[in-house]
Amino acid sequence: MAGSTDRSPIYFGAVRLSPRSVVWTLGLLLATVLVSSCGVGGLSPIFPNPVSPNGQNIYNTYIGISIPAIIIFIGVEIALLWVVVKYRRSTQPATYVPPQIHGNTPLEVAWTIAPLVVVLAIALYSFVELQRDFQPVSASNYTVVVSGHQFGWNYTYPEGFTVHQEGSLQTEVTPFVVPTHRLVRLEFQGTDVIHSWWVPAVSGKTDAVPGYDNFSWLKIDEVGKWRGECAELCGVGHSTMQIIVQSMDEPQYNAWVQQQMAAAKSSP
Ligand SMILES: [Cu+2]
Repeated sequence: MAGSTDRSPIYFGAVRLSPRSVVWTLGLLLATVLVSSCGVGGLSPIFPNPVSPNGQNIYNTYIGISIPAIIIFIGVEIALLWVVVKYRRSTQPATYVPPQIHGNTPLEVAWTIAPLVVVLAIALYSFVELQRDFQPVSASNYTVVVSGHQFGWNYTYPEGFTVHQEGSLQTEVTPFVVPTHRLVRLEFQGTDVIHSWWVPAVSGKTDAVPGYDNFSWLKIDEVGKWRGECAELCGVGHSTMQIIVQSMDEPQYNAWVQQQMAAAKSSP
C-alpha cells in the first residue's frame, strides 16, 4: 500500500504477521520468562515445595489439572497447525471450495459431551479440594486470627497477644511465627476491604473479608521461613502487604510466646 511504513509481512502457517508484532510477541515472551525466573514474591508459575499438607494438596490439584490441560492444548495446536499447513490456499486450485458439510449428529454430540466432561471433572476435583482444605478444622484448638487491613496484617494468638505487621517494601517483614508439628487453625477477617492471604508453600489463597470469617489451617513439620503476599488488589499499598511465615520448634516457640506476652503487658 502507498505510504505504508510496514516492512514485508512474515507468514506463520496461514497467519500474516508484521515484523513489529513478531518483535513485540517475542519480547513479551522473553520478559515473562525473565520476570518469572527471578523468583520475586509469588510471580513464578512453578509452585514452591509445599511444607503443609494442604499446600501439598493444592500443589497436587494444580499438577493434576495442568498436565492434562497442557496435553490437550498441545494436541489441539498440533491438529490446528496440521490443517492450516496441509490445506493452505496456495496448494489448492484457485476456484477450490472445501466440502460443505452441515449437521453431523455423532460429531456434534461428541464435541459437546467431551468438553462438558472435562469441565465437570475439573469442577469436582477443585470442589473436593476446597472442602478438604478451606473448612474450620475440628482437630485443632489452637486458632490464630489473621486480620487484613489497608495495609498490613494482624495476627492474634490464643495466648492473647497480637503481632502487628504493617505493610513494607523491605524484604524482611515481621514474620507470622507458628510452632512446628502443631495443627494451627487460621481464621481470616478483614477490617476495611477484601484482602487475600497467600503463602503458596503453606496454603491456598484465602480471602480476608470484612464481616465474614473464612478458615484455613496449616501444619508445618520443619523449621524455616516461607514468603507470601496479599493476592487481592486492595488499594495503593497492596504491594506492601508481604507475608513471611516462620516456623519454630516447640521450645523456641514457647520462649517467643513468653517474650510477646511480656512485651504486650509492658506496653498496654
Ligand atoms: Cu491486601
